[in-house]
Amino acid sequence: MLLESIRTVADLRKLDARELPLLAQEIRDYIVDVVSSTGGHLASSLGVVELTIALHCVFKTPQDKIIWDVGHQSYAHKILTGRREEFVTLRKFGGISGFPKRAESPFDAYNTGHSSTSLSLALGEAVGRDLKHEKYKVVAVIGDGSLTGGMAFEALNQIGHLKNDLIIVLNDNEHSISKNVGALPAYLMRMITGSIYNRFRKRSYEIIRKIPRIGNRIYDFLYKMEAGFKGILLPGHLFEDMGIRYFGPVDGHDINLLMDIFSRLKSINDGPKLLHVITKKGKGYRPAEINPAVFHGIGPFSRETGQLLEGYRLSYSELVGKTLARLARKDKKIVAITAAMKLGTGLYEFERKVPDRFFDVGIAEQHAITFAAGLASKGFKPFVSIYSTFLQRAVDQIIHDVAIMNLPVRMLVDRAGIVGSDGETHHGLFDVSILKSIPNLVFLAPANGRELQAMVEYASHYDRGPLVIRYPRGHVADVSGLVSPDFDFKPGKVKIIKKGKDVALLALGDMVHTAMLCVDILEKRGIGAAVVNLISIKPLDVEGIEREISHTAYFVTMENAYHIGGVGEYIVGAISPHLRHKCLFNAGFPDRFITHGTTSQLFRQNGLDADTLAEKISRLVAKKILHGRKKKARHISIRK
Ligand SMILES: Cc1ncc(C[n+]2csc(CCOP(=O)(O)OP(=O)(O)O)c2C)c(N)n1
Repeated sequence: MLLESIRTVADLRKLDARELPLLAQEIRDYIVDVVSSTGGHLASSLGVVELTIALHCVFKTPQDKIIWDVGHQSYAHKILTGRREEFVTLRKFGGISGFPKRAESPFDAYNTGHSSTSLSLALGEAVGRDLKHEKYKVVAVIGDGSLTGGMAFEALNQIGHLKNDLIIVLNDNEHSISKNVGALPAYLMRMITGSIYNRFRKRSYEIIRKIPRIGNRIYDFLYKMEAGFKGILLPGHLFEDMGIRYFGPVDGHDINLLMDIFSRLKSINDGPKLLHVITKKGKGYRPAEINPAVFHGIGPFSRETGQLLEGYRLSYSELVGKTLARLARKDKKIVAITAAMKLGTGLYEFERKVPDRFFDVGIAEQHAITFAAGLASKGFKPFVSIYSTFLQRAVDQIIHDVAIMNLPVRMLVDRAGIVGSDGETHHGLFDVSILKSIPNLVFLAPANGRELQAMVEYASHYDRGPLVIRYPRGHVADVSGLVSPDFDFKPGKVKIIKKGKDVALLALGDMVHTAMLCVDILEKRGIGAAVVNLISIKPLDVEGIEREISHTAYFVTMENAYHIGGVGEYIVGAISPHLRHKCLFNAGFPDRFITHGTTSQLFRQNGLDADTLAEKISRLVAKKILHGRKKKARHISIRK
């Protein structure tokens, strides 16, 4: 096995060029082996194995910087840069991250996870390098999907203007998660399929390759000729027109060709250059090649069949997709919008059933929200479904383009709360603190599938302003009875689930389930607990909450979000001052970035599982009771 001899890139660089395709095969096998048991971003990583080898062979990493956009395709990079053995711990609690992470390796130039940041990072790095008169290369690797994100265009604009030396590798596999959509991908496709141009390009590269040490002058001549032809044959040559020298398209699975081109690009020391590389998503593993969208991010699966190991269970996202599709068939004003996440958000069913009112805007969360604002002002009922973590991108659009005008945009905040093995870049822990301070919003959180369905129905009729529903990643437990929700629900009204006299557990969303588990533990310890399903973050049912906590000695709040700025703090600030002392604590995630692992490991690690919460509650209640008794005794002895 070649791979066993590779501890780090120095070993890689010792290999003979003829051995590299075999190494690529071994890396692929290893990635499929590990990801079939850990789950992860398989198809994207399989597509860039040759590209990764060529980059690390030619560039002197880690002095030269490789910046992976999103970073989900960095598995071969991790394996080749000293993490071959740890790779089996991928995405596991305490193991290596599924994304580049500086703390993990000096080869990981930046922490990434969200899309379209690589070009800005690369430009910042290159400008910093040049200001300090340092000498090394900066390479950004960005996918065709990530290039649809607004930030990438903003960076290209400045890259073309500043003209610092940097290399952009455009990894074009025609896919974002699903098939890439929009005008830019269509433009890239035209470049790849322009046949006269392709014939010319192939010939020119053949010529270059036949000359072992081509002089820069010949190369420049060919380059200029190529650029000239491209200008004639490809109308509106986007990158060249922006001041970025364009090379390609080339086969991204031909390691020797890639190494040859990278060596030449490396020797051009001025200006930004873009190499357009064509790869196959899922390359080398048949099920992923056939179905790259499903194998984009996948749970543990059988290597032999490609089938998921966990049987099918309805997710919250799919429930939303099904409910919306059903409503939209009757209500012609309902429109669904996704930012490149139709599978993850469950909207594929909507697309199938109502294709003319389904919009995939690309990786463009900001645009998605403002696009929805325009539709809402035309009297449509836009539902934008975005993961909580990616909605962070669109906060100003929610404030400026939706809330100030009070436009009825419905925002479905998927993956709200802890998400598990994708880790700190992907947890949805900020939405409560950010969104609840925006005026005009109605902000809801269902405790189960039935409530979620009722809220989506409610949102389809609610047209007085923007409305947000946050729900977690995961499966719906209460599948029965979902088609006709009987949940009597009003925004701004809490729901009392259980009465109890000692402590009220005021729980938000999926934490209602945790609260119910706490009740059982507390009752075994002689503590009677009430459970209140908060339902609505905004409007907050201050009256209902005050009524409930006035019947109990203490209360605790529980949320799957950051504690700072969370609903717990909001409640304590909103209730009458004489009730505030009853608050034992506000349970939420502490003030630090939360690592990767299973959701149950992460809840436990942060003291938010039922056992730890019940333990803390009973300890505090016992302490307070004891303290109360002591005070009473002191009072009696003073009177005596
Ligand atoms: C801001 C943001 N929105 C959505 C995502 C989810 N996401 C991860 S990878 C990906 C597709 C990226 O496509 P591309 O850059 O072409 O890479 P590929 O997976 O095809 O190699 C998306 C939408 C994200 N990471 N960041």
